[in-house]
Amino acid sequence: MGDKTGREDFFERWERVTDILAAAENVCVFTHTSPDGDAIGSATALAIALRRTGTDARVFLNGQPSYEIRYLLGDEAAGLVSTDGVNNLKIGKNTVCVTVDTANRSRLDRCFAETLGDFRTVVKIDHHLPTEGGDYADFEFTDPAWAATCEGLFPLIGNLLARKNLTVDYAIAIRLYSGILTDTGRFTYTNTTGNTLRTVASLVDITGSEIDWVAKVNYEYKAESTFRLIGISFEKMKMHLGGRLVSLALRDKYFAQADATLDDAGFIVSELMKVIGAEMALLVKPAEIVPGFEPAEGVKRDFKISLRCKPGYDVAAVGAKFGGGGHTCSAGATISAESIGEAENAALAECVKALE
Ligand SMILES: [Mn+2]
Repeated sequence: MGDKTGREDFFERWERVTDILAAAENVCVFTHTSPDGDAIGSATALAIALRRTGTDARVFLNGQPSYEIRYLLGDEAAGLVSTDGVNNLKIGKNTVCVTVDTANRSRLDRCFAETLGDFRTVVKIDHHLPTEGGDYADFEFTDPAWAATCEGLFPLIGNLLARKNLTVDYAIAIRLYSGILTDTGRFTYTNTTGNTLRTVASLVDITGSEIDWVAKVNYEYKAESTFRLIGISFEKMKMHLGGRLVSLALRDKYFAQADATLDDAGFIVSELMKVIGAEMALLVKPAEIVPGFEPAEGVKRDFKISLRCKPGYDVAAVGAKFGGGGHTCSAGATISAESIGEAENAALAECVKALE
C-alpha cells in the first residue's frame, strides 16, 4: 500500500477510504479487547456517522463493556452494537472492516482477529505507539500525538459527513467527548495538548454545556460492590523499592468476598498511582474469575496486568515484554501462569528493571 501513515496525504487517503466506505455493502467496526471509553466512543461515533451517510454499519463486541461506559452503546433496538462476538457478524464480498483504538492484531478479541482476512478492506484508526503486529490494515490513520482515537476521528468524521452536507451532531459529539475525557483522565494526563482542548471546544459547541454527567458516570458513581473491592484493594496493595512501585494482585477470592466482578476492578490501577511517592503501579487480576480457584502444578491460566507510571518511565515497554502494549504511561498485557503470584512476580521483575 506504499506509505500508509504519511501526513502529507492524510486527508487524500481518507478521501479514498470514504469512497470505499460509501460503496461498501456494510461496515463492521471492531475495537480492542476490554474496551474503554475511547474504544467504545470512537467505534460508536464512527458507526453512527456512517449510518447518517446511508452506510450500513455496526460495532461488534465480545460481551458487554464495563458498566460506566454502557451509555455509549445507545438504544439496543437500533442495533448499533452487537455484543455477541461473531454470532451476528456477516461478511459479504464487499464488507469493510474498520478497527479503532487497536494497536495490533492481538489486541482484538481472538474471534474478531481471525476474521480480518475475510474482509475486502481493513482500515485502522488509532493513536497508540507503533508496535509489533500493528501492520494489519490496508489503510492506516495513526498518530500518537492524538490524546485519544476520538481526537483524530473528529475531523475524519466531519469530512465523511460533509460529503452528504451533514455535520457532527449531539449523538456523535458526546461519544467523541467521552473518549477524549477518559483517555486524558479528565484532561490531566500529559497526552493532553492544545489540539485536544481545541477539539473538545468544538465538541462542546455541539453538545452544549450539559456534559457534567459524562464525568460523573465515568469517575464518581460506583456500584456498592466496587466500594467493597476498593476496601480490599487498599488493604492488600504492596509497596516495593521504598514505595516507588505499588502492586496489587486481585485474587479470585477477593472478588468473591466483595461479591464483585472484573468490571469493579477497572479503575483500581489508577488509584494505586495516587499513593505519594508511587512512580509505577501494577495491577494483576485473573482474565476470568474462577470461584474457589486452587492452582495446580502444570496448569496455566491467563492473568491480565494493568500498568501505570509517571512521565519519564515507560510501561508500554513493560507490557510489550509480555506481548501487550499501550501508551508510555498506561499499558497492559496478558500473562499465562500457574498462579496469580507467579504472574505478579514476572511483571514485578520487569517493572523493577524499568524503574532502574
Ligand atoms: Mn485510546
